[in-house]
Amino acid sequence: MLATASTVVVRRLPTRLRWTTRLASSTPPKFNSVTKEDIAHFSKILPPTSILTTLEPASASPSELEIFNNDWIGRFKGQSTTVLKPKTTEQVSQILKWCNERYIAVVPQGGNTGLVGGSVPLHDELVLSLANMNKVRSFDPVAGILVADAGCILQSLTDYVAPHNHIMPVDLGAKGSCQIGGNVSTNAGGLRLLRYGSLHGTVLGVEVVLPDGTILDQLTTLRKDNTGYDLKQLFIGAEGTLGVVTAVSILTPPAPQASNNVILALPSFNNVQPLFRQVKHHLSEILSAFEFIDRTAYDLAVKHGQGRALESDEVEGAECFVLVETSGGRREHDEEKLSDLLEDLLSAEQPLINTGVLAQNPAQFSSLWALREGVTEAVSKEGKAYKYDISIPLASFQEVVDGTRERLRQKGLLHDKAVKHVLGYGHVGDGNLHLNIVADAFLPEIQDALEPYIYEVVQSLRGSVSAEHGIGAMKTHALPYSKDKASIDLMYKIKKVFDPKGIMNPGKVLE
Ligand code: FAD
Ligand code: 2HG
Ligand code: ZN
Repeated sequence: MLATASTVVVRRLPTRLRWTTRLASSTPPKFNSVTKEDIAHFSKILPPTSILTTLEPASASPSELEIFNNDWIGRFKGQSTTVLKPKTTEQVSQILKWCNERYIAVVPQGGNTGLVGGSVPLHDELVLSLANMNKVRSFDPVAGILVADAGCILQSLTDYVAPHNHIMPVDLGAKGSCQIGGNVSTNAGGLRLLRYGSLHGTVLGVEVVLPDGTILDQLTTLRKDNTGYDLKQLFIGAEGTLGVVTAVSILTPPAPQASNNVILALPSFNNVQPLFRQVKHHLSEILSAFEFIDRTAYDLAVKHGQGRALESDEVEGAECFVLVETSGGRREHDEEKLSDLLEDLLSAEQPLINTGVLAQNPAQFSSLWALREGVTEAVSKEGKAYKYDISIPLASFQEVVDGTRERLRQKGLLHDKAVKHVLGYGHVGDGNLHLNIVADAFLPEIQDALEPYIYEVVQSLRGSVSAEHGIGAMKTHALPYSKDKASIDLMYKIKKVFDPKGIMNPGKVLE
């Protein structure tokens, strides 16, 4: 455990471990740029409306390609000339086969909401957008198993299963734009993981096109299947480096009959852990989320109009906030449990919370969630964000946030013209802290102050440098802080098996 915020104990990674494991990548393959001849070939596979290219005769302007070339946080920018939008798995197969033969690098792109620079080209790779593959293939209302094209937007799938009284097992702030194929490819965690577990458990099957055009049909709808190696798991979280996911089979849980939420204002971060214990004890099986935002995150969300601001007396003296959600089978029963919890919390001799605001209706329920889900949006409105998505012991959350802030202060970087805010929020129930550093601009001196410092802290806590957002292009150099050499070597070998020419999303996950 860390001593104090400013005296974080770190164990330096031996140099030997740092930049090893380039096994397969010491001579990066030379990729070809897309040419007019390639476009002529793609025109035999796709209708003209599915080909966006700035190559003459252009079908799109450079500005039309901007959204495909720029990542969500405005940190990575590619120069792709061509975006293809296939509608069928067969088309994806023919495109990849051609690209593989021609040594053209390919970036699969879903909703482009990824936060680690994985979804955009780094040079002029071809962008393969899944946006036109957006049909539900089947839904079994008895088993609750949904089979959908990879390009289906998460929110549209939520809307699709809702009339059948089911919900998606994954939910996140980007649900209006992200796609199920992108969710699976990043192994997105999100707001429901505490209750429904990770996609490694809820995804039952995938259909994937391999770089040589082979269609790998692993799209089963079986709950149990122990026939050898579970290959689909490799594609969950592969970030487009092994193949293109074209369809997903996923288990959707029954919709809870009743959902409630409450936001709790805490005088000190130290109370979060005992509060979590007490909340689990009281709510047991109906607890479905336990989300944390610190005061800076709360203030930014309110400043940028995300969700419902609490009354001033409700936030007075609050160092942080916790959003608790319950999802259960009987409204009266759940409400009673939640009220008992609040009563106990508030009547304690030394209360863990200052106050709690209980949503009274669906609008208030959504508004409390918007406050939590809206932090990322608020941060992006406030400035440029350095994002660290780490798994560390809950007890260290605040020390890591404070320690980072203190380090930036000591380096003279904590002022209006450099770093404006250091904030922490995230999924306490999953041990996942989102540490965001908001600056006026991305500056090398800020980057140098943050890295490898943060990764060394994470390593000293035996944590993970990426809890849920992935590695993308942003964290390839940081892998050795969480994975040993033997594991990374194996990852390179696996990559070689699936993608011997290395055309799939080069420069992502592995260097
Ligand atoms: P993209 O961003 O397009 O792609 C992400 C990666 O997957 C890239 O490497 C891409 O090449 C690859 N990929 C995409 N589609 C395919 C495919 N069909 N086949 C193969 N590879 C593919 N993430 C969380 O885990 N939890 C959160 O709570 C969360 N909240 C967010 C809130 C906001 C406001 C934003 C902007 C992002 C959030 N994210 C969160 C990150 C992001 O939304 C998720 O990683 C999401 O799963 C990405 O889906 P996407 O369709 O946008 O994928
Ligand atoms: C969340 O939990 C997302 O809100 C985004 O994972 C976190 O923007 C971030 O750092
Ligand atoms: Zn998150």
